[in-house]
Amino acid sequence: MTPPTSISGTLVTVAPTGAESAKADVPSLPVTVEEVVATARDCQRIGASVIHLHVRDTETRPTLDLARVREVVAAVREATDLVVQLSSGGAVTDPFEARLAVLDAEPDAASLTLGTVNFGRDVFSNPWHLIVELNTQMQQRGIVPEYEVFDLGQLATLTRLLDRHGPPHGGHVHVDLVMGVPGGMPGTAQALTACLPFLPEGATFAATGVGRTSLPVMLAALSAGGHLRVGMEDTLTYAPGEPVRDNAQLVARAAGLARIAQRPPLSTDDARSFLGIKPMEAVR
Ligand code: KMH
Ligand code: ZN
Repeated sequence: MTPPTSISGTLVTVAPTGAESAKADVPSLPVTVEEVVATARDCQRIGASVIHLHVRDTETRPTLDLARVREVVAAVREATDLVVQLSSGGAVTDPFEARLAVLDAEPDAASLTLGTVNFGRDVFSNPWHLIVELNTQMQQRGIVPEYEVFDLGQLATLTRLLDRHGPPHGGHVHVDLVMGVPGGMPGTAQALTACLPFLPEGATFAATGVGRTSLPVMLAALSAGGHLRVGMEDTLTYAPGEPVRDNAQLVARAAGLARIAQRPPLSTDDARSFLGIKPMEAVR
């Protein structure tokens, strides 16, 4: 199945939790199974079609524990039609083996970061051998990767990966430009535009603006025919001095901008065909 790469709607991905913020610091961060499910349900209703999941344990700490990951995946699948995209990035402290093992939870999709990057004061490590192993395992397991790009050079790595190891499962290359991370590319229209010539032929892209870059990155992405990722993983301030109320508020803003751009949010069915992911009934 070769999904359409020129699609008029906007893929809206919600990244509700992440691995960095503490529940104690951000009370509205969804960390329990019930909170994640409620968030997923609300965000689908408002226009999200993909959820990028980092899982928290019963103590609200980031975890890659497979039983817990499976529990959250099953609960989100039970309550929504969202494309379930597990993070293979986890937290910067997670060992490669645990990051690879999340694929055992059989998500529809998973993130695949294309290089090591300074991540604030930390280092988010993604050596070539891990990239190849994640890519190969996703191909073998029928999991669609979302290629995460924190810097321009990681797009050259994507081209090298595709040349040497072939196309992803589903046949469509979709990239998420992760912008505004202290250590990665800036979250600006100039940086986004600089990346576009280096996208592989036929690839589509979304953009994530971290922190206060969320709004300019959304506007730049929409103007360039790109798609959107928003959520409390990446942004905790809605406007200067105004904390984000919840993930639904961020998804509502993204869906609203998409409609203004005459590219309304994609349905979950359209998102699956766009990304080359098997239909919902096949995963239930
Ligand atoms: N939490 C970051 C260290 C991903 O999910 O693939 C890595 C991250 C990327 O969030
Ligand atoms: Zn993530």
